[in-house]
Amino acid sequence: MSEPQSTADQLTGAQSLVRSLEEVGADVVFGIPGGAILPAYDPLYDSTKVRHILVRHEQGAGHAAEGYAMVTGKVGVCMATSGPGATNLVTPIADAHMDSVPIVAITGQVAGPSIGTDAFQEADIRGITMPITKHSFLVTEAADIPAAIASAFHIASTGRPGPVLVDITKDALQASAGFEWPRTLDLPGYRPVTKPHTKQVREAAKLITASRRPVLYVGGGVVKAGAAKELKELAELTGIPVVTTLMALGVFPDSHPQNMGMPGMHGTVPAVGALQRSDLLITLGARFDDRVTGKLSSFAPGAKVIHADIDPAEISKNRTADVPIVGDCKEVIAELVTLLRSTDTHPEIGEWVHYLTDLKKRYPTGFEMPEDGSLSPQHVIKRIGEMTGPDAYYASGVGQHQMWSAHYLPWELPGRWLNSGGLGTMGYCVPAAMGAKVGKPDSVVWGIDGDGCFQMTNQELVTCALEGIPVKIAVINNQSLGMVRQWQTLFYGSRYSNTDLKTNRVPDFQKLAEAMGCVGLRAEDPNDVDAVIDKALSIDDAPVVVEFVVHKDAMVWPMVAAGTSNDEIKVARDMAPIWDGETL
Ligand SMILES: Cc1ncc(C[n+]2csc(CCOP(=O)(O)OP(=O)(O)O)c2C)c(N)n1
Repeated sequence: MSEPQSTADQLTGAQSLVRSLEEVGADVVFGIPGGAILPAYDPLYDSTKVRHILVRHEQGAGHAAEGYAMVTGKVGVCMATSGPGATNLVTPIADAHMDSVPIVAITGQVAGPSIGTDAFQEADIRGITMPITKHSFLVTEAADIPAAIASAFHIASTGRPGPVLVDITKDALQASAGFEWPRTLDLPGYRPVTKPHTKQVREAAKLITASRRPVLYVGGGVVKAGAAKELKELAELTGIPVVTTLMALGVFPDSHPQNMGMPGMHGTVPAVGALQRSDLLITLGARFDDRVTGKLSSFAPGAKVIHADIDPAEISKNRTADVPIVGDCKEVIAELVTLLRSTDTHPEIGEWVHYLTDLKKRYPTGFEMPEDGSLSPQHVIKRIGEMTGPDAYYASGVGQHQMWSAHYLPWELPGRWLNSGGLGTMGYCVPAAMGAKVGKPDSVVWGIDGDGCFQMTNQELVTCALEGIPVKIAVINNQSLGMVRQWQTLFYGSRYSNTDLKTNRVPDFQKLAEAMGCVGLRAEDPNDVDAVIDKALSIDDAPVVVEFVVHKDAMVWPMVAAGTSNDEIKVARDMAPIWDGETL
């Protein structure tokens, strides 16, 4: 935040909103105007510091703000009018809440005296979003706008990041007041703890040195903390195997011999095996999500737990921690490294590492090419990653293509992976990719989307075309709601109730792309895959949509069926791994 300043200038609430956004350094706002927020759009038109990107749907604005925040580390901003504009933001706000993404949503509200009268386009957005925001403000006085904006940005970006809503009444935007930038923020009770308690870190170090089967269970919090370097130091100092959750892919390189892969419902055998057979989980910025633990009562039954998280509410929420540590993961890990370096005792884990390395060799994640000559979705995604490289940013939708992206893209660098892990929001991909490209205009940004997800928010490609945001979207077209179809295959006797999208007939994705001002490409022969990716990579002056028509029946493996124990993991249909070497 820049130097506090106060001026006697009389500004309208709308002017002071725009000035406040400039003060906090918000350079991009994604939004759509409407009656209640209209006063704010007038001074925004004159701002030379804040670029407004006119989206096609408010959900797009919210996910774009998320994508922008994820790649820049700044707070993403979205703006909407009252009523339906605001309620269209509910999904991305919930999404940002689940995945700890710092965004500020600014909404117009009907005039103060009309609140509670069921006025035209009135919705109690503050009430609606209260449980899915870190905090929410209703501002009814022009003079209160600067403090609300300053506080919102501070709350969104500090501690555990998350969404904050600022709902401003139309009369507050229209009224005048002196512009007063707050010198200090008045946030009673809000004091995120970043520095861990040394006593607890000492306890953790003691448990680590005494363990025989420890695992570093690493979650998205380590990405948010920017602690990839510290994690590598800790892992290499101790030799402890690492598992990186869906949200943490890339924070520890996939190619590193100590990386056992992703745990959970579609996790790798060595990662799931490592957690299940561990005697100590060193949990860093992860939250024991049910997609990781499977049936909680049978999860990692023999393990003690060290749990470090910036949010005290996470600790012992799902699994009791033996050593709870509240703090920023970067500081926690750095302190652990210092402590462990100063002792001569190192955990004896040779046998354990050997066991897991062997599992890794015996159960690599793989796939087979379809026999009928059609495209393999896994192959397509793998080639996109190989031909583009680990430095690009990759967003995905939700479904099979998301899990294949998790398995087959090159996760070597932190912060390159954008997906909806907590809420599992179909429609996240296109707008999130758009926001990422705005944040990192010089990087390649791919969206890997499903034909179902794509049909939810593809209209933001119009925004991309008009605003000069050349993202690349791969539509993995398996003609169905693939992930749901997979469950129907496995658990509903292959009765495909309402999962056939008929995308072999309508829409024509190539024409749709062209109609939206993008380049449309298509591949249905395995021999065309590389050429089409090459072509997409060569275009940087327009958004590109590549449709890959893939085999309908490809499945995501490994899999732990919902509600069952991780011990029941299957590597293919009716095929369980053989857990050799059980002498551990
Ligand atoms: C908004 C929303 N509605 C419904 C779902 C439930 N759902 C999860 S995955 C999925 C299928 C996704 O299909 P598609 O985008 O074609 O991807 P695929 O699984 O085929 O790769 C559905 C319907 C969801 N996650 N989000």
